[in-house]
Order: sequence, then structure tokens, then C-alpha cells
Amino acid sequence: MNRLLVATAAALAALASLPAAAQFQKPEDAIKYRQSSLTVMANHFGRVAAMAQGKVPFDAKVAADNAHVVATLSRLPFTAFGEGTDKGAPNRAKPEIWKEQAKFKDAAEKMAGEVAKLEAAAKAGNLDAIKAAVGAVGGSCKACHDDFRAEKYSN
Ligand code: ASC
Repeated sequence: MNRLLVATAAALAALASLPAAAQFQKPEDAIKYRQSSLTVMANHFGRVAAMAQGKVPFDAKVAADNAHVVATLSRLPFTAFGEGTDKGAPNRAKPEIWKEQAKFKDAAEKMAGEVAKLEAAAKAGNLDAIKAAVGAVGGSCKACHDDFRAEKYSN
């Protein structure tokens, strides 16, 4: 079991370090991939956020499991914003993603850093720390959307 996990982690790490062009055959594939991973990440973040907001009873194990999923997913979408993936399927990526790549990367790193804090807080079962981290993660999602996500879809 442990060896399988190590092998899987190594395979994922190798995959994450490949250039986007090697991972996606067509721009459409990259667009679908990043949209899907962001959708699943938002879903699992929402489950933790609902507990932080008192909308759902706090269950430390459920919070930790979901925060872990968010943390795993938090680095995936950004492998799929390679050059030439601005078009190919309906999407809301602004041209600034490719014009201001350092700023976009910073926003992605900021989010992943806040998510790592959320994962640690949830692992510790600390609801107050989870609440603070949920606010910070949501803020980092919003900051990136404000700068880099368009209101309307284009192809
Ligand atoms: C979420 C979600 C986002 C962010 C954002 C925060 O739960 O899906 O995109 O939080 O709405 O403002």
C-alpha cells in the first residue's frame, strides 16, 4: 500500500513537471482539464467552507479529508494554462494570464499557500484556524478571479 502510494506520488510529480504541451494533445483538452480541476476543487472547498460558516455541523474528519482533496487539486489547474490554450473551447481566461505570467503565477502560489494552511488547520481539527484559513483561501480565489477571469465566456 505504501509503495503504491509512493509510486503514485512519484508519477504525479513527474507528470506535474512535464510541459503542458506534453500533457494535452489539444488546447481544448487543457481548457477542459483546468475547468474540471477548478470545479472539483471548488466543490471540496465548499464542503469545508460550509462547516466554517456553520451551515453544516463541524466534523473534523470530513473537514480534513476535504481540505486534503483541495490541497491535492490546488496545483493541478495551473499546468493547463500553456501558451495557445486561450482558445479552443468556451472559457473565461483573460489574455492577462499570458501577458502577466509572473503575476498569474504569484496568484496561483498564493492560493496554494493558503490552501496548505487550511489543510494543516483541518488536519489539526482546529475550527478557529479552519475559519481563518477558509477566509484567506476564498480571498485568494477571488483575487485571482478579479484579475484573470472574464465575466463572459469566449471561444
Ligand atoms: C469558492 C469558489 C470560489 C471562491 C470565490 C471566493 O467557494 O468556488 O471561486 O470561493 O467565490 O470569492
